[in-house]
Amino acid sequence: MSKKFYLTTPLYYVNGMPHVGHVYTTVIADAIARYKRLCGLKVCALTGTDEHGLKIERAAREQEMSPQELTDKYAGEFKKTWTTLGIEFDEFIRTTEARHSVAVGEIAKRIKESGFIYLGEYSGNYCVSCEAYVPEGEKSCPDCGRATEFMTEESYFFKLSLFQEKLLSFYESNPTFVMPQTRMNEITSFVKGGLRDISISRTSFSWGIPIPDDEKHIYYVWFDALTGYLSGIGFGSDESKFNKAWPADVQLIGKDILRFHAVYWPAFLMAAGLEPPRHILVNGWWTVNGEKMSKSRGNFIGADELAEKLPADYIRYFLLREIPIGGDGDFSYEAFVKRVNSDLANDIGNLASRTLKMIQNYFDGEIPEPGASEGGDGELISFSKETVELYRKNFDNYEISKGLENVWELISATNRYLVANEPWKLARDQGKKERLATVLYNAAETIRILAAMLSPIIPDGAVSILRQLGVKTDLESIGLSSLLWGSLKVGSKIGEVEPVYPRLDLGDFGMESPAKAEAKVERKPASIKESPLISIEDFAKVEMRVGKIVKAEKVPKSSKLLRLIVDLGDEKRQVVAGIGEAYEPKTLKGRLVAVVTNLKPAKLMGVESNGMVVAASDEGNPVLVTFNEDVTLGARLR
Ligand code: ME8
Repeated sequence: MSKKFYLTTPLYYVNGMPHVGHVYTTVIADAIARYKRLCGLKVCALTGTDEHGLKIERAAREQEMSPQELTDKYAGEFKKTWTTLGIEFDEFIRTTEARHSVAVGEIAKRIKESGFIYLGEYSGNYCVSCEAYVPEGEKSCPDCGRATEFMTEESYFFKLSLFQEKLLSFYESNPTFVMPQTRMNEITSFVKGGLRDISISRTSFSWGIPIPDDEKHIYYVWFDALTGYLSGIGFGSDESKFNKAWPADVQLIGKDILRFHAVYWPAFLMAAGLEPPRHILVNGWWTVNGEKMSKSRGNFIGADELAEKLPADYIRYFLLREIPIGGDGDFSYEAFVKRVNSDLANDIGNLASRTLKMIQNYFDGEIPEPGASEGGDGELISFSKETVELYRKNFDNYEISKGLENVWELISATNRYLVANEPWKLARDQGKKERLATVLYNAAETIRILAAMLSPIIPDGAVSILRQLGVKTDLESIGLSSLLWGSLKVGSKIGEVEPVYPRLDLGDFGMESPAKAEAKVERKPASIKESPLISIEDFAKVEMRVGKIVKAEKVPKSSKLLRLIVDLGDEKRQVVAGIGEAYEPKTLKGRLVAVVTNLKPAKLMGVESNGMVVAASDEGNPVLVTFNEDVTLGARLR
């Protein structure tokens, strides 16, 4: 049976819409989950929402809803966002679910029975307006600025002070418990500084899980929420399921919630007789345009805004490639567009398209059989094997951005290989067919391995490339064995070749880039009202007839021009059309078109054209005019 792998994201607060920061942690989790699945592990990925506490109660009041209505609304938004971004979870836990309160009751019971919970008094400066204690040392409320009152209330406490030694020795025997290392050091010195007991209940508001037998208390929201990592996999309700998954192999969090996860959480678990998680992986924070993201600054990037504007792969790639996990990053659409255009559109996208197109054109869409290896072939093959090893090592250590650097080095090497071997020149010489086959096989096989390595990060594009290569794309087929050289089947048919990653333009984000501004002026069709009027006689001078394309092929050395043979009923004509970038020749055979038949003949790239096929110019891209009903070839258009 395959080994289990349990990973979690934080349970997000549902007082507002998910944003780019939430997306970041969740995308890391999804990429790790997919990578572990590729490695053959039985993965359980959990996310969810943290729905209790004063913050939520207050947000509900402000938005004139009940807390439950508010949490239902935003929990729905979070779920929707993950689906749009291609993020797959096995478990989603909401802390307002019944199975969750059961689990909180169960862990509290175990901790209490072990003697680590007692009833005491909590004192501090309290803001009556905000119904909250302010941090120690503060005299006025940091939220509303009002004066505070010194208050004392009854509270249940957890004996954290007894866990200093236990935690330190746990850290010592698990030096990578917190990753990266700097965060481990930070936590170790915090714990060395001494620990105080912590309050785990509240009586000043009611939106939470009541403590049985003492219902004026509700559990403190962090005690409640951390337990979500257990309740989501059956703790307190399905012990056998729980025992199969726990302990978590990695728990992802942002640096803001490190202390809760690396100090309180393992202490709660130890107190309840449960194992702490294996690793806490801490990510840094994103600022937006150089500043902390906030609604009042106007630089809040909601997950819905991102998902609406951008394909999931672009978002996932940018966030995972731009910074190493642990580092902080700055999000701007300028940096975004630059990164994805260069890496996705230019590098992997172009490499895949040009290679596939050559296989299409020179080998009729069949994976060619490689001949004897020459100079650069062996190097490419061994570099591909080395890259797979480095990629695995880095992904196993959660160094995703480094792993992606490895992948991109192989992409560059493959591009260099094509440039050095010039398959487009080999194609012109019949005697070099075998060499051409070898070069294209090697390039295609490297692309297949690249796509498999990229499948955890940019699943949509990776699957599209694999499909275009004609290989299987189900989970079983993209396993570790798919990273081995040589499994691309000679003679197998490739799929429909289509672009994977179109380029982005800053204008797509409401930011006018100079290039787009110019292009727009050029491309905008003249307003209908501005066109000069002509008479019917003028129109009648243009002879347009229905034709059927019976043959279509590329004009050599041109990407735009196609040579078409069009059947006009009583004659067949050769017409050259500038539609090569928009249409694959083989898709045109049999298509009905409108042809201008009385144009003076012209030569385009040395090929004679006797007419013109009519197409709409849509932002500069040709779209052919066609007929849906039965129509006689040669019929005149009027
Ligand atoms: O803290 N950059 O929930 P939360 C990167 N409910 N990551 C960011 C970010 C940013 N600007 N902003 C948020 C909570 N995050 C608790 C957790 S767990 C039992 C309870 C990410 O909605 C980051 O991972 O405030 C951070 O830890 C998490 O969102 C906090 O989400």
